[in-house]
Order: sequence, then structure tokens, then C-alpha cells
Amino acid sequence: MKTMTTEQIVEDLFEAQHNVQTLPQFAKDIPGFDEDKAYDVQELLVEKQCREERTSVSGWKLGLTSKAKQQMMGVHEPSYGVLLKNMSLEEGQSHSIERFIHGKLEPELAFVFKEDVKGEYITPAQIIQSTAYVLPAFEVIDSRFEAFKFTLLDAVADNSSSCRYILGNQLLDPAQVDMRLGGVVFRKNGEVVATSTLAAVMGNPANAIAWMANKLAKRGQFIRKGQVVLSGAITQAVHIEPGDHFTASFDGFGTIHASFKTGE
Ligand code: OOG
Ligand code: MG
Repeated sequence: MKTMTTEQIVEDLFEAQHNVQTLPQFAKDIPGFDEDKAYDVQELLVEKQCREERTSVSGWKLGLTSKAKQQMMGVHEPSYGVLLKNMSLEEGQSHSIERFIHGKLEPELAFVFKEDVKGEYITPAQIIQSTAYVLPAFEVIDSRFEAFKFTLLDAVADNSSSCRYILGNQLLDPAQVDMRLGGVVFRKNGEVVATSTLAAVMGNPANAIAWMANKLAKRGQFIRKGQVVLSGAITQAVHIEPGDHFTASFDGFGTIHASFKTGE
């Protein structure tokens, strides 16, 4: 059994990220480390990143929202994390992988909010009503844990593997999108690596965001006007290698692109 303070865990995760190095997972070894403590670590880690990297919060992300990913990780609940302004990358550009430990890419539907969403009984319908527009996105996830292996609590502490996000530029009113049947085709270097529909995200991505809004309320937090929320991976995540070119085509939106390279 280990005795690690919250501050030490925050420091270790921050250093791992900055030195592009992995850590062993820790949650199982710390007696009494529970969900609240894991979100405490996440909150302090995000505050430290904002301070030291001179950035600020741009929104939120859902993790582990699909049954396939929950089964893969042996968990029954999603998680959430915080997005920062300096995690945002331009769509259609070639991005360096130098700062990623073992980055993976996943297609997601992003929501941008036109009003605050605050309260403990938020419904998916309220999420849709409060959304200015939805748009296709890619998330680069990167775990600070060895071999991308962790428990739900480790991942929560590690800001739900947040790393980068790329927003597309095709915006739609959420009422124009079939949140269950909208199809997605994910390609790597021209080959289809996964196909799915938006229903993979808890039946409807708005369900995932409603779950998060209610969870945030318990910690005195809420989704703010203007924030972006990534609703969770629609397919499995695919490992990124230099030279890779990815596309994701979303029913009714068109296709988003991202390429990756070595160097800066
Ligand atoms: C946790 C975060 C997963 C998603 O969309 O499911 C995630 C993980 O590393 O699996 O961002
Ligand atoms: Mg994700």
C-alpha cells in the first residue's frame, strides 16, 4: 500500500505529461482513493495546467461512453474531463506527435453551448435546447499511464486522458441531426478502420452530456455558455503514427481531416 498525497499525484501526472513519460497506475494501491478524490486530483491538475501553461478552460469531454469502451476497460460508468484552450488544434492541418506519449485518435460529436446548463436534473432535451450548434470533431487521447492501462479512477485523475481536440467547421443545429442513426465512417490512410452511428454514445450523445451535467452539479460545477463539450468516442480509438492521415465522415456534415508528423 502506498501513501501518496493528492498534491503528489497531481505533481506526478503533471510531470509525466510535461516530460512525455508514463507512470504506473496508482489508484488501486491507495486505500480510500474513491471517485471524489479522483475528481479532486483532476481539478487540481487542471488548475496547475492553467497556471503553468498560461491557458484557460474551454469546455469538457466525456470518456468511456460507449458499451464497447466500457467493456474494454471493465467499467460501467462514463467519466468526464476538462478541455483547455491550448489543447485545441486546427482542422485539416498536419500536427506534430512529439508531445504525445502514445496518442490515439477518435471521432466525436462536439456540442457548443449558447447558455449555461446548471442544475441536478438536466435532461437530454435540455441539453439540445441549450446547444447553439453541433459539429464533428476528433479527440486525441493520451494516457499518462504505462501501456494505456488504468482503472476508471486512474483515468479520472488523469483528466480522462485529455490531450488535444480538433473541431470541424461544419456546424448544424442539433434539431437537424439524427442523434441516434447518424452514421460515421472513420478512415486511416484511406482504409476504413471503423464505422458506427451516434447511438454508440449512450444511445444518443445528448444523454452522455446530460449525465455529465448532473454529475458536475454534485461538484458545484456546470457547463457555461460558449463552452465546447466532446460527447465521447463514437468508434474505438486508433493509435496515431507519424505520417498518418485520418478522416471521419459524418452523416449530414461532411468529412473532417487530420494528419500527424514528427518534428515541430
Ligand atoms: C479514457 C477517455 C476516453 C472517450 O471518448 O471514450 C475518451 C480513455 O483513455 O479511454 O475520451
Ligand atoms: Mg474522447
